[in-house]
Amino acid sequence: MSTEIESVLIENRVFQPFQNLVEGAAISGMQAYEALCDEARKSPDAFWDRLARENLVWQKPYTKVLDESEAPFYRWFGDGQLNVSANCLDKHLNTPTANKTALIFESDDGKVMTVTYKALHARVCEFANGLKALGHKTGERAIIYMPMSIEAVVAMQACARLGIIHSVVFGGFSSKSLQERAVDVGATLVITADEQVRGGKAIPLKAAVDEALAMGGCEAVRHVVVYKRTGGAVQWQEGRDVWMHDASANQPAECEPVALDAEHPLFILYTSGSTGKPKGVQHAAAGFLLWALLTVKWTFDSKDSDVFWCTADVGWVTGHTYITYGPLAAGLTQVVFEGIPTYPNVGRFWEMIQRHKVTVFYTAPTAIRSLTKAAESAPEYHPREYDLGSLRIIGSVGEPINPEAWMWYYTNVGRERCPVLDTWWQTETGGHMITPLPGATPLKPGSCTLPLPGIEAAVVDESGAEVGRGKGGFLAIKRPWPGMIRTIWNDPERFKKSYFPPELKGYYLAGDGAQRDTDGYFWIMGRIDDVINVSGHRLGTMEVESALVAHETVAEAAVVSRPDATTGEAIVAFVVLKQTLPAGEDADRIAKMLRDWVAKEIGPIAKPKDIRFGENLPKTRSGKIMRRLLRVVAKGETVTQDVSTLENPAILDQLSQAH
Ligand code: 6R9
Repeated sequence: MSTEIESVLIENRVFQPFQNLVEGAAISGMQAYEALCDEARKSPDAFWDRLARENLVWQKPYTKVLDESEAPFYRWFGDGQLNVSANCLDKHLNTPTANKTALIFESDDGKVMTVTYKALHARVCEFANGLKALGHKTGERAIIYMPMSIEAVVAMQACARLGIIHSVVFGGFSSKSLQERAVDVGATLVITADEQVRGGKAIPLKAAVDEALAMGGCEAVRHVVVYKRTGGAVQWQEGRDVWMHDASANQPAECEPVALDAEHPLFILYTSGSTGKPKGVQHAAAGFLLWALLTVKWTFDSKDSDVFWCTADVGWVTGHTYITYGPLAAGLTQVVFEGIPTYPNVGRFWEMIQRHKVTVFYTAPTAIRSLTKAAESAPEYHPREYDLGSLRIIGSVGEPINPEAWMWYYTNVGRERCPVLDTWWQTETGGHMITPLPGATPLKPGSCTLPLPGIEAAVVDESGAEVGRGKGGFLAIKRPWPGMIRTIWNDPERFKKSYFPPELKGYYLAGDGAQRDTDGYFWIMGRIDDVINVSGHRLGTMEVESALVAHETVAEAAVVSRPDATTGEAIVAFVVLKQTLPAGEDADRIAKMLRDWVAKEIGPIAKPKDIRFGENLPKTRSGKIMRRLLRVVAKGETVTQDVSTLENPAILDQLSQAH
């Protein structure tokens, strides 16, 4: 990196761990944390070997922990065999967990259904037997395109049981995206639902599958299995289409888990790269499972008495690791929610935490920010109106959480008695990488704090050399870890190029900018391509956003750069105010006030050249702000890119109206 990223975000608040969470924690106190880190550093193989033996049930023990001979195509526990579904379900059968509630499902309209571990095991076995009866086998690929449901978990687990590699496509994606993924994985099976229900509206899924398959290229698909969610009308292709309940009917409630090689792909999950088509991130059975389970135990310090709620959709990696696999492998009771946080009102999350006595709550900054805004305008649904006393840990994932949002979450949801865990990780990392531990790590709002034991994170320059404390650079991971991406499906070259560029000495390149403070804490500064260079000063977009959001009038902000003749790049800020959309002189006045505010908060170099107001920001359906599109708008150009994955495409027009 030619110029260092200048970080001028100053956050001095430190929150020590709560004593009641330190006592009895899986990793209790910083000394225990350091001891584990030392164990991993001294002998990584022995460390991972111990954990893989202690935490996983093997059908055939491995003899080699890590094979680096074809790096970066690492192989973990390569000659061992196990079954992921057996590790999530069968493992609990002869224990008290068998009769414990595994899933508490709450539908969009508030109906609650629960299923025990024993019952979930039976449902997974019946469905796996059904898939076998349809002729589907180990190694085939299945597309799963389902709403949040017990059935979605059953479908994923049944695939894992048979060694059918699943690729879950988020239910909000278009038929075109679905078709592209089905073609790329060479799917032979699609598992879907008639419709999904969100915010009181039924949205067809089966029809989108029909459309996708009609586009061609998916001739290998032999069956479309359909979960009847609403009973809405569907077209039916005899011979190809099968109801999920028919597939499971009269099947035995026992299905031998297939002993799979540790490196057998468990799933492929598509994620956007900075350019080009989405990448099919491939994860391996044993390593992924180990990391999912360990991070549930370490980060969430899971207890048998927990009621765990991760609000993600199974269409994203967070739903894979922290709904379908990790919490089940840990034997937890968890909430699965079909709907959205704003229906029937903006108090839905808080009401559900109260109703189900949730102890660990894990959500995304975008949800926190929008609920902050909502709570201001609808005080009757403010979290303070609910009994959130069951909570002991609250977490965040998906984007940097700015100190303002962090403090709101900490104060209003955690009631100053729950740590906020800002967990940094990616689809590619399989599970948490840099995160606080509830019983050990002192917290700083806006920092994801320190790497987990076994994870050697560093901030490096373009030659792979570590940069000094307080200096910005590329976030990199120096040693392989079991939960890491194995390859990009069908594109090993792209895997090498994207994540292990030769100049980085074999380190895994995360694609995020970061810096470490004097305590060694990590501060994520957004994607590398979100770094702005103004007059030779590099600034993380996140810092400017944090400053804007810290202003009392601002609900949400996104900052991008635009080429500028004098300064190289200029900062353009897109701002959502807590009040209604301003116009004319009012807008000019607020823009000036915010510019001055940023100048005061960070320094004149960070002053946005242009501030645009909108009622919202363009977001993907997983809630990530599409800065790529904002960059186009900032340049005054027309968006010609595909906007089909946007939650709210109309917002682009509003933001394009230069003010
Ligand atoms: C789990 C997930 C990964 C990208 C990642 C980073 C951003 C995620 C973050 C965070 C700052 C955090 N990100 N968690 N940035 N602090 N706690 O979100 O996976 O969808 O692959 O996104 O999200 O930019 O590189 P994925």
